[in-house]
Amino acid sequence: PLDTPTAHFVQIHREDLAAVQAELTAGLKQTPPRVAPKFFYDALGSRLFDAITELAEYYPTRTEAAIFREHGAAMAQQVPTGAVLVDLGAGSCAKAAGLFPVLRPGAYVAVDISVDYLRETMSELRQRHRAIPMLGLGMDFSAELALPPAATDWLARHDLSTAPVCVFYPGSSIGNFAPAEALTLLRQAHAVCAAGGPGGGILIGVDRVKDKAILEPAYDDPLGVTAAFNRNLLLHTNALLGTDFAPARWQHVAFFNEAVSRIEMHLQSDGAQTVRWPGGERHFADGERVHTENSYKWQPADFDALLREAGFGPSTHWSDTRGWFSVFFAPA
Ligand code: AVJ
Repeated sequence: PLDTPTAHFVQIHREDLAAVQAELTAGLKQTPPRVAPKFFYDALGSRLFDAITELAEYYPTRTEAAIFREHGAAMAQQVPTGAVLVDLGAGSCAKAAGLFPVLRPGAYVAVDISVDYLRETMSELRQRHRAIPMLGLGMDFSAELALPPAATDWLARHDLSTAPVCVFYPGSSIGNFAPAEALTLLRQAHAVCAAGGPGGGILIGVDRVKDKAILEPAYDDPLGVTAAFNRNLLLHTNALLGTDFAPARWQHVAFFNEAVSRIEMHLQSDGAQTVRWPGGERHFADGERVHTENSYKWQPADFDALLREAGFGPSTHWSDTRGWFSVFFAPA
């Protein structure tokens, strides 16, 4: 459904509350129980994530921003002017907006699961960049990424059907996917790029393997902002499913699992407790954990190989001097 006559904002799948509830229920009943990280991002969760990016310990956002500042011009040489910039997990849209002056996109398509937050941030962004046609897509692309017909129609109406498409996926959000799922998502991203004119590709931020003395504090900060972000997932679940999770009874746990190269976040039950929801319940033993997030860390050579396997051409990447983070561009 289009919610304005000009169709600048398209909301997809939101009415599918039953499917969301089924997904949450299945995860809660699993052993070990899990809730997918996309459920972090209600309006409060999106703001808590923005607060995380301000923490001294959370280096990815700041490091990536420095790479964009330092190498933005070089990146712009790979991305043609006038391309359609498709921003996955746009959130505050701040990263893409910062690149508008160097990338000079012909249109901006922001995709995010946090529909209300995206709607707000985009209405502001439109005021500041009136010359760039903008479309907001409120959708969950974690299961499948494809531009919906409403988006391709919108591009056609703006004479952009044959413009190159640049998929922008910053912040190392790809880290939420295990390698096999990341490959699937990147193949879909490749198809989105390949549907546009020649010259498109993917611009993607990737967090790198490093010492856990750096990694772990980034996901377990002394102010407890990440803990609040993690616990807020329980409040979001309460709102969606009608569970009676009491956030104070769950402890934030985050550690680097070196064997599989990922940060894991969990919520650990403080005491034995039963969580109930309409039509179901689950008992949790003292110390039992709900797995809420994986954040995979990559070696650049392995990530380049992944991009190739997904159908992209040879990649270029730019990094900070410490080698903590890299931004890759790979042509479609
Ligand atoms: C948005 C998935 C990139 O993994 O670093 C931050 C999310 N979780 N702190 C990350 C997150 C805890 C973040 N990504």
